[in-house]
Amino acid sequence: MNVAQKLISSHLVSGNMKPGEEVAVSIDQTLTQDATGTMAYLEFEAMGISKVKTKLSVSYVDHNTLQTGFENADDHRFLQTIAAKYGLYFSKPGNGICHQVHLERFAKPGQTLLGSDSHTPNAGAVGILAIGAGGLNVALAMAGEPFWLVMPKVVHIKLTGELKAGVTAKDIILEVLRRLTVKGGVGKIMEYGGDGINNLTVTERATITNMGAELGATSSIFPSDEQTRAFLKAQKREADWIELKSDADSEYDEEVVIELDKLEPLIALPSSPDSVKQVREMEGTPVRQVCIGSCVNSSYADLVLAAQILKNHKVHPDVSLAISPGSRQALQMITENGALSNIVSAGARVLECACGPCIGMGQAPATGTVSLRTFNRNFPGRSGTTNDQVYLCSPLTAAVSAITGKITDPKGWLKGLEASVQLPEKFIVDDSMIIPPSDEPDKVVVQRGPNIKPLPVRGTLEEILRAKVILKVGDNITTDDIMPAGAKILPLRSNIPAISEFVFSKVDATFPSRAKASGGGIVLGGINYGQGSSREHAALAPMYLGIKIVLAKSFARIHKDNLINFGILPLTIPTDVYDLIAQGAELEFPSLAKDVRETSGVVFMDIKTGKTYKAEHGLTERQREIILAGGMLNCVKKG
Ligand code: MIC
Ligand code: SF4
Repeated sequence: MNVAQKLISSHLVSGNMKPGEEVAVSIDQTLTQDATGTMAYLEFEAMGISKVKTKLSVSYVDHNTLQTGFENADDHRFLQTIAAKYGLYFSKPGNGICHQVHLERFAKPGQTLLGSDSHTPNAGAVGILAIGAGGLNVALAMAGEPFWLVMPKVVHIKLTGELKAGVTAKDIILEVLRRLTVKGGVGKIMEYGGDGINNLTVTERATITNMGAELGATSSIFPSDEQTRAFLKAQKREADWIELKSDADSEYDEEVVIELDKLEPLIALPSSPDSVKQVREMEGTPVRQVCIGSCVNSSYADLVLAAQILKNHKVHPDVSLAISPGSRQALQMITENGALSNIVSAGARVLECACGPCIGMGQAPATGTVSLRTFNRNFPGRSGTTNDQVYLCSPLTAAVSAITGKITDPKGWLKGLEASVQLPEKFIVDDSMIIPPSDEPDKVVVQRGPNIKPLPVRGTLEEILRAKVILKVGDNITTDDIMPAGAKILPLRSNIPAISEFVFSKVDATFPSRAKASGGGIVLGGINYGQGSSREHAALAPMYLGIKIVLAKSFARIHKDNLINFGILPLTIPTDVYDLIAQGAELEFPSLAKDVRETSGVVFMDIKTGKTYKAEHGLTERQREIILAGGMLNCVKKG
């Protein structure tokens, strides 16, 4: 077996490990972050269980840390008290980004991890099967339920040879994205192997597994080997190490070979992580902002690499350079070894250890200017600026370009510098910002601020439905399009009635009022509908507005699960049907619930044209029950 198959089979609770069939796996660890966590814990509370049943569950605060009003701080207090009461560890705001901290302090080879954030596979760098999911799925895992997923195909990404100086792990994953695109990983686990992985440290591996999310992959994973042992040892966690490798005769469903020596520094152009070109081709493009950070490139090694370049240089007068360390550990390490001093002397703006600009919490770029970021996503408007021009690259390319003021290939800049950063023998380990669960949980009172509103639920699926297509959109619609984030909207994550006013606000600001005026309706989408973030708000808020069905050419995995969990029926239609249905069309589903119950497709008619169509629901028995009940919470309540 390969590594992915070993992990699934050792956690298999139900189902057959045949690609395409549904399997259930037991979950050892969970993680949440604050922007998805409040909902997840409200859902967990509704299940009436007194203590989490996982081996380890951690609640992080890293997204909503701006505190422009009372909302974020109230949510943090809620999360801290919930964690204390129900047996979770709580990582305080300022301690770092969930994925970086989890990798450093908790991820264990051989285990499974479910996280309410799409970049949870970051932890796959140490040989843990790490999957991103909606908050409700994570709540169920905390309640001891297994996680259901369609058995993925396993793709072997074989890395051969060694990276040239100036080329980094970020360039490897950008190359994978260039070849496979943002939908190339759907229904797949990307398993890395080949002699090229031997020299990659765990944090370099994490850059690669992290951005597997942008491929739409179910997960990404590396074996657990001597690199893993060295990393865990430096984190004072050698006891957590086990060896986990693929068998010599293991088979894969697909293979992709990447010759590392042939790679060049790469860059993703606005506004999709798969619009990849060589940095050289874009050289000379003026840059106004550079951001180094986010969960994909904010490790100790990334910061040291950038600091080496910045040493004895100044940031270009026209550039604003912002650096957000991924964790307090990384910040402490660069403080101690002097790298921070180089960063500060160069003229960088040092931000807190959090997601920050990656999710539009500050640092929105100036109108019509280029922002170069080491992040993983550059979806339109995510930075907070309409018509933004965000490019994604490695910390090396970013640091060099911050000095020159234009996009610059870093290769000529490395004379006398170390091409890569050695793993330190010991990291500074100080877990004082991770608060363990209370010894006296009964005495803990959960504190709820006024921003925390109860979860909406919908009734059972309609037998007959007549509804309007409220919005027709194109391919690759992201959950940032459906439910934007940023400094204004993110604080409303615990308040569905309030946040629902912003559904599709960047695509069509009239959507919420039109949906309400029509008493709900339907959304029509293209290929890969709902790619990106795991935010279940992209299902919950439309459900609150009365959206009953999404018709699309295809769906992204996590979003499809979220739609089902909240009782919105995802239906697949072919391109010719998509082309024939207009925004505003009124559709009738004469036997909706019956079709879902009894067949694999749903029949509907366009009232105006009189044409009849059939859409596939492709739901499993388990998913049908959820949809018919009007969502997972109704099922859980029914027992
Ligand atoms: C993101 O990168 O889009 C986020 C913010 O981390 C999301 C989670 C969220 O929307 O809260 C994700 O990746 O799942
Ligand atoms: Fe945070 Fe950005 Fe990573 Fe999402 S992608 S977890 S917003 S740093």
